[in-house]
Amino acid sequence: MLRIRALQLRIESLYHEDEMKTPVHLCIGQEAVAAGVCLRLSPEDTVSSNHRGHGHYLAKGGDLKGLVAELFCRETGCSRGRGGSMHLVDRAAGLPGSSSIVGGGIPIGTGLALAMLREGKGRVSVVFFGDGAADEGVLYECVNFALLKRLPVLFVYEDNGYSVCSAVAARHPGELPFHAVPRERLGGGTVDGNDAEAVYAAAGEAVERARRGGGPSFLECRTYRMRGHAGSGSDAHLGYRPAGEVEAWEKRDPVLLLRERLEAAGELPPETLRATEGEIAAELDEAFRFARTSPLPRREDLLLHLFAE
Ligand SMILES: Cc1ncc(C[n+]2csc(CCOP(=O)(O)OP(=O)(O)O)c2C)c(N)n1
Ligand SMILES: [Mg+2]
Repeated sequence: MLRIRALQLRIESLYHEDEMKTPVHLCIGQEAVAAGVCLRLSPEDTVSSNHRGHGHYLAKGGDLKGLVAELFCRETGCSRGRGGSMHLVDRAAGLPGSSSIVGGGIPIGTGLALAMLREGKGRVSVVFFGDGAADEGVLYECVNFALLKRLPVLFVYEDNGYSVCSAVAARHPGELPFHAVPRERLGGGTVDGNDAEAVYAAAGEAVERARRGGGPSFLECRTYRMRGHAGSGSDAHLGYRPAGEVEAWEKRDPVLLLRERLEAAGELPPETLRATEGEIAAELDEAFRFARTSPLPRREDLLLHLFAE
């Protein structure tokens, strides 16, 4: 979570230089969902991510240098500079692709789960998607199919309150219908998405269930996007959030909550925290240096790597 947060803050501090030629969707405030779920996965399991995917990518074990180089659109980027921030790929780490089409990763992750079921090795497919993706019909088709076939898939619903500037309460009539499905058929439930330990516990159950052939789970994580939809900085000038909302969620910052809990339990000595933060800062320095000094794709290679053969 510290690593994800530090990367987001570093991007935010440098974005105005306009060297990262890609839109960015920062996940500040949502780190506990990515970390809590992915810590339950092995490299053989897969994650289907979306436009807000830096946290999913890092938590799943994606290569930091490859990610930063991708933001700089370099040939050394994880998607060879062709994808940018919203299309992160690291096949070795179990990230076969990310889709910027809202809801686009849901059928892909469901299809992966079907392949995994047939393969019979106990692998699990995780799909991360937002409340905006729950406006799309494909989610309902995929949960239906996953239930029918008892697929080893974990649908992770990151409800961060908004799809761009549109509040979830203005788009959904209440709870999503999945909670009405008996728990024996659809695992999961609703958790505080800013509580890393709660996410970790719920994801653990869902992943184990999928591995032993118990079928799909739907895990709703209530969280909050602390920054604007895209780009860097606050979006307070747009006026779509009620007064005081951001400040209230800042008190429930997932990194802060976990740090306070660990400190209170005596499990996080200040020197350990400082050392970890120092290591992360050095790692980021190196990743940004690598990205800046990496070559851009060559003009004559522009059409390479766009389609699989
Ligand atoms: C099919 C489709 N419709 C619209 C868009 C434009 N768009 C990009 S991100 C976004 C909001 C998605 O909201 P949500 O799924 O809640 O994710 P969040 O941005 O909150 O993480 C929209 C509407 C898109 N990329 N794809
Ligand atoms: Mg959202």
